Order: sequence, then structure tokens, then C-alpha cells
Amino acid sequence: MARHLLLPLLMLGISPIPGTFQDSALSPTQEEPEDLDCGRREPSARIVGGSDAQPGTWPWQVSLHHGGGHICGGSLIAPSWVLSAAHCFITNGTLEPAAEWSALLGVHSQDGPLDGTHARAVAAIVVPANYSQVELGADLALLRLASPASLGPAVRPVCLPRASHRFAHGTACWATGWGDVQEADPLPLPWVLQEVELRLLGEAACQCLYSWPGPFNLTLQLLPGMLCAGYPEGRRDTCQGDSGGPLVCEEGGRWFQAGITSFGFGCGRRNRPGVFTAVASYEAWIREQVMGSEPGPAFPIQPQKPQSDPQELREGNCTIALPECGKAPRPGSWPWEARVMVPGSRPCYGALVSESWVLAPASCFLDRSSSDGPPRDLDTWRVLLPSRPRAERVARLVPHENATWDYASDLALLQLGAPVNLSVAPRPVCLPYPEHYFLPGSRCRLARWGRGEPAPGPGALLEAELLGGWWCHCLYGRQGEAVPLPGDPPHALCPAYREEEEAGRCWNDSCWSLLCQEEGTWFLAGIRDFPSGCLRPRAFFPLQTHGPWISHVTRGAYLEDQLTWDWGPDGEETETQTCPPHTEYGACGLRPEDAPMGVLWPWLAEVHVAGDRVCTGILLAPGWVLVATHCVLRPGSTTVPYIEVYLGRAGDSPLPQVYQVSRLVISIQLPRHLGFRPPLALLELSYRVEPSPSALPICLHPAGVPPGASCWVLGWKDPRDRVPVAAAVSILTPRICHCLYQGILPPGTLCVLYAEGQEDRCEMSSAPPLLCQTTEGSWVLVGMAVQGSRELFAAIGNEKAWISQTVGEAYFLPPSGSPHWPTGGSNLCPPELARASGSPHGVHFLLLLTLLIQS
Ligand code: 4AZ
Repeated sequence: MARHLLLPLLMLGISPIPGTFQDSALSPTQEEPEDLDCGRREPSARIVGGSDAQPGTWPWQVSLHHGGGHICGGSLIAPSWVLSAAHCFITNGTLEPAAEWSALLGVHSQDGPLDGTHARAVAAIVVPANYSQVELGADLALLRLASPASLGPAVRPVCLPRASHRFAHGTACWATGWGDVQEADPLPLPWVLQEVELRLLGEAACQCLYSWPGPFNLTLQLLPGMLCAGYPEGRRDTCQGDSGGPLVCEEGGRWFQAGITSFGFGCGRRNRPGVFTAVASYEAWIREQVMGSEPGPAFPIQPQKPQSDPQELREGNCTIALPECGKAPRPGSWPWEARVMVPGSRPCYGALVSESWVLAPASCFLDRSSSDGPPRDLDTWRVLLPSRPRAERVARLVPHENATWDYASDLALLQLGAPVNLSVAPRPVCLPYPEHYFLPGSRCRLARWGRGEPAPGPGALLEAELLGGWWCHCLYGRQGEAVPLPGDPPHALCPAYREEEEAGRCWNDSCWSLLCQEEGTWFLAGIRDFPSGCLRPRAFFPLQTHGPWISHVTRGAYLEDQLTWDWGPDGEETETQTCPPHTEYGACGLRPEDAPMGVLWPWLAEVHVAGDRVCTGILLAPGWVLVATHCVLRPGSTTVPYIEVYLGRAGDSPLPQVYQVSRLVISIQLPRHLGFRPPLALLELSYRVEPSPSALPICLHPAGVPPGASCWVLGWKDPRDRVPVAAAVSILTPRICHCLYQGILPPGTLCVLYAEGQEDRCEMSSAPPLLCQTTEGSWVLVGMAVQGSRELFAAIGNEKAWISQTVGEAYFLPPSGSPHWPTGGSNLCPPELARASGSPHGVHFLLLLTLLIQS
């Protein structure tokens, strides 16, 4: 499921294209006359991190069009020949027809009148026989033009290097093209040719960079015939749309084409320089293809062998750009914390994202209700950064274009008056790329963000674990919506806090950002938690979707490759689902099909009564647990016992401590019943339990048993280890139930029939509940055990009015379809049932039942 960012990804099964390598015996001798004057341009007349080229600077640059638009770059090497990349012309393993392509020469801007520009049809495309996919090399193609290009100041060929030509490591060369200016960020109008200076990297250095496991653990084996150019720190690079274009280096007043833009991992990423086809390696092949053309391409003798950059040699084979972002000496002391001071308002907290840019909520600076536009008094603003003696000035404010209406885009970038020196502090936070996958269970913390009130207590130290996508999405997402897959941008990020740290606090007014850690590096993962009505876990808007905008504006924010990429055993399985219905109070009765270890039944509560027995409780609402009355209140006793409730605690399960929650019971509520003790009791908790995968209310169904549901008695097998077990049951119709018990059951009693061999699964003294899972996947509480019986349960549906009145926010699902039961039973009982009620089994029930009613 991991998606590659190894761009481009073209697969070629078979390669019917002729062409072979030739040995260098065919190379011309030094005396050989040159075909053509090459590699010269008029004396002074995308590319990531580049700039507009001056018209005429790169007269060999060709734009290759297909279907009416620019697809790839190319270079003019002879009047009738263009050099480009094989992958531009191969789709699903087949070479596209030459007739569909045209070559534009002398183009500067691709928009508007193309003065001095001319187009040529392509007569033939040739690709090496051994080309199959970019990562395997030989990514070059020759295009024969239908008629020669007209050479002039804006259209001239480049020189080609001979096989013996050596470009020294560290040489500054230039790449050109109309490709994307960032990943997934096309060159804006007027589409002016971009140029970028790139340094040639030694083979060992490049291999070393690409051996550094990045996202998806991708590493790359560099092969002969490839060369790398760029910088360990990234930022300047070629990108999609530049493919096929030239990388040229000046030597002795002529420009030689060292490389053809081929591929890379993303664009401008750290430790991921661009990979080029090394043209010199293909001298023989090129000569062979163009043989007989007059004039052919020029392969001038290398003027003089240049020296390699001494630093490049000294640093040997590897200069990894280690992450300088996201390192904090102590969690909670954030070296990127930026305090933006605007006269007349409270400080606004943001994060330093590069030497020159601070990211902060736009709502600090823009008034949502006014249409005044951005403020103009920037010269009075100041930014305070850690360990900087003086405040920084603000040169520019760039709000996100959707900032005024979309909370998820409440972002603004502030450019500092001058770049700051980055060291231990200030130091920027790392930003995630769009495909970053924050693993469930990642360790996260909150950081101040915007103008919110500080949280009560040590808020900035609040530690949280990230919930899996299924939980976060289903607790907050819309029902029936598919849960984003790992690797797709999530709709939200939900941290689950340690209960004891947050205990009872609610600080919904304060505004926070979410920082998540990977191998000691902190990423700004989410911003501006949703107004969640103080629910826990809070949900944050993911920042990763804004990566392209931030790098577009800042041209150098510290977007960082993912450092860990291991979904683990439970990462995937819970994620390919849709969410069950929500009620008006939110999600209830959620349980992933394959529950991650430990989080088994989030609504199951252990109710410890007077320290000497355990009853089964079910969480009905954040402050209420339902139990069987007989389990918590002993007959004849008038005192209310001391009761503690534990949630997220499944016996000896390896559930981490952080998921366990305990509460005291402050009151016991009973419904009014005439004549006998009501079977159900509601326990009011000392304070709310906010929804999380370890403590989530069950759903209720107004019409009793939801149609089509499958039902279970949930209990403990062994009272000591209390590992939950579920016994599959069928619920009998009221008529059969009535007949079995000869009409002596109190109204609202459900009878169940255990599936073969499941009768003894649950230990009955703890009064287990009867649950059903609806066809839509929600878990619903249907009944609580009647004392002394395995088969009888007090129906919850009958107490709807009392439950809703007492609890307020009980999670009743909307009634779906017709109820399962006809109301009331009939007096006509089938004879075999009447006989069964007289069986020893039936007599046993009746006896117990009589006892129950008397107590
Ligand atoms: C492309 O898709 C492409 N950063 C070209 C160059 C690079 C990446 C992708 C190198 O054409």
C-alpha cells in the first residue's frame, strides 16, 4: 500500500526498440572536424528553488509537446536532433507514436506570443533497447525532427561530452525547464523557463544520500550511467515536467550537457538530490543513432580536466544533511516557539519553520468579520524567538488564501526582517510532507498556538499518544464515510492524553498545536484543535496538507522526510472501514473489527462494590454507567455501598496504563417500579469520562432489539483475571419467551438461547449485559442479566424514558426499520413449549424467578 514518490514511475515490460551500445572505437579522433559550433550563447543577452531565465540564455532548451501541452524538456544537439528522456515517451511499456509529439524551439515563456519560437514535428523517437524503467537507468531518447530547426541567437545546439569527459564533483552546473516549482505545484503563468544552479555530486556521496532510508524505507541503488546533482539539504532541484531537459556545465567557454533530467525522490527534499542520465556514458549510442546526419551533434574534446571541489573530496563519500529541524533539548521547551507581538493585542504563538519564516494562525492577524484585508502596520510588529537577545522585525505577512473561512487553513506565514542563525535555539520545527503517516501510538505533545488562554496546569507538557485513523475518524468523522487509508492525508489527528494529567480539566478556549515525535525529531503535525465541545480526544487539523503551500511561500521551510515507516501489525487492519452511525451526541458503540490488543470493549466497566465484589457495568454516557440493581444493591441493605468504576481495563490484558480510567460513584438512580425492585440501576460518576477507544459509551436502541443484529452476552469467564468473553446468543421472541415461562415474567424481560456450547462462557454473578451489533456495525446495549438466570435479561428499551431523563445524553440510535418484536405476547403457546417449561431446566428458571420477584 505504500505509495512511491519515486518519480516518474514508468514500467516497461518489453522493449521492442532497436539500438545497442557501441564500444568507444567509434569515437572520433582528436583531429576529427566538429560538425557544428555548439554550446555557445549570446554574451549576456521548473525547477525547484530556481528563477526566471533571461531570454536566450539557454538556446538549446526544447519544450516537447503532446496533446497540446508541455510534457517534457529536451535539448537541441544538432539541427535535426533533440536529446530527451526515454520515460517521457513510454506508456505502459510502449513507445508513443512520434507523430503525436512536437518540439518547440526558442521558447522563453510558454504563455502568450511565441516570438522567435518555432515548432517542428517529430519524425522518429529512439530509445535504448535496455531501457525499462527510470530506476534501472538508460533513461534517454533521441528525437529526429521532421525538418531541421532554424538556428539563430535563440536556437542553438549544446555540446555533448565524450565518454572520456569527466565532470568534477562539486562543479556548479545548471538545470533548466518548465517543470513544477515544488512537488505538485506547477510553474505559474507566464510559464517562463526556469534555471537552477546545481552542484554535481560524487557517485559515492549520492549513493550514500540515497541509502539513507526515508519515507517508505525507500533506498535507491545508483547505477552506472546515472549522475546526481543538487545539495544534501535539498531545496534546489528539478521536478516533474523538467524531465528530458538538460543539465549543462560550462567549460572553456562552451556549455556541455552533463546530464538529462531523469528522476528523483520527490523534489527538493533533503538527502534526495535529482538523478540525471550521464550523457557521456551514452556517447557511442548517440553517435550510432545519428550516424549519417549532416550536420550531426558535436562532441568537442574536453578543454581541460577540471579539478574536483577539494571540500567535496575531503568530505569523502557522504555528507548527509542531518535533520536540523525538530530537535528539542527538553520536551516542552520548544526552540521554535515564536511569540508574535502586535501592538494592542495579546501575544500570538506560532512556530519557526525556517531561517526566515514563522507559521502562526492567521486568525491572530486577520479579522474574520472585516474585509479590511491584511494589516499594513507590520513595522510595529515584533517576533520573539528563544535565545535571541532582540526581537525580530516582520517584513511580510502571507495569509493562507482560505484562512478567513476554513478553520483547517487558519494559517499565516510571517517573513522575518532578516534571516536568523539557526543553532540549538532558535531552531525550526520539522514539517510533514503530504504523504506523511503519523503512526498510531506516536508520542505527541501540545504546544502553544495562537492567542488562546494558557491551559491550566502544565499544559505544554501534556503528553499524548496518537489514536489510529479509524478511531479518530469514527469518533469525529461523518457516518458512513470511508476511513482514510494509512498514507492518505487524514481528516484529523487525535491525541489521547494520559488520564491523570488531564483529569477533569477542560480548556476548550485555549488553542494548541500538536507536535509529534519520530525518533527524537519533532514534527508540527496538527493545528488548531476542533471546537470539540471539550470532548477527549481532541481532534487536530492535519498540517501535512499545507506542506506544498508552506514550501511554495517560504522556498525553504524544513519539510522533513518521514523518519520511521513501519505500520506495525495493527496499523493496517483497522483502517479499511467505514464508520457506523453517530447519534446526536456523537459516536457510540464503536469497536474495530480487529481490536488492537487490549482495547477490547470500550464501554465495558468493572464496577467494584464495597471492595468485595465486581459487577459488570456499561458506559451509557460520559458520566453514567448502567448495572444490574441486584449486583450493586444487596437485598435488605439500606446503605449505599462505596463503588468504584474502572474503564479501559480488560483483566490482565496488556492495555497500557494510560488507557485506564477510574471514577467514584456519587449516586445510584433507580427507575420507579411498582411492586418489585427495578432490575436496572444508573451509577452517576464523580466526573465525566471523555470518549476514547478505552472509554466510549455504548449505543441504545429505542425499539429494543435492532433488526438483523447479532447478539452476545458479554462477561468474564474467570472472576479473578476478568478477561472479557462473549457468548453468542439468539433472543427469543416475546411470545416464545412468555410461553416458556408461562406468563410469569415481568414486562420487559428478554429470553435468550445460547449458541451451541456457549452457555458456560460467562460467569453470572457479575450480572453480565446483553449486547447486539447492528448491521451497520454499532454495538447496542439491549439488556442486563436478571439475578440467578443465564437466560433472562431486563430489557433496556423499556426504560428509555427513565434513562433519557436521568442521563440526558444517552446515545439512542435513530430507529431503523421496524422493530424486531411485535409488542406484547399472545396467550396461545405451542404445546411443546408448554411441555418444556415443565422440564427440569424450566422448573429451575421458575424457581429462581420466584425468588427474584420476592426479593
Ligand atoms: C519527473 O517526474 C521528475 N527531483 C523529474 C525530476 C525529479 C523528480 C521527478 C528530481 O519528471
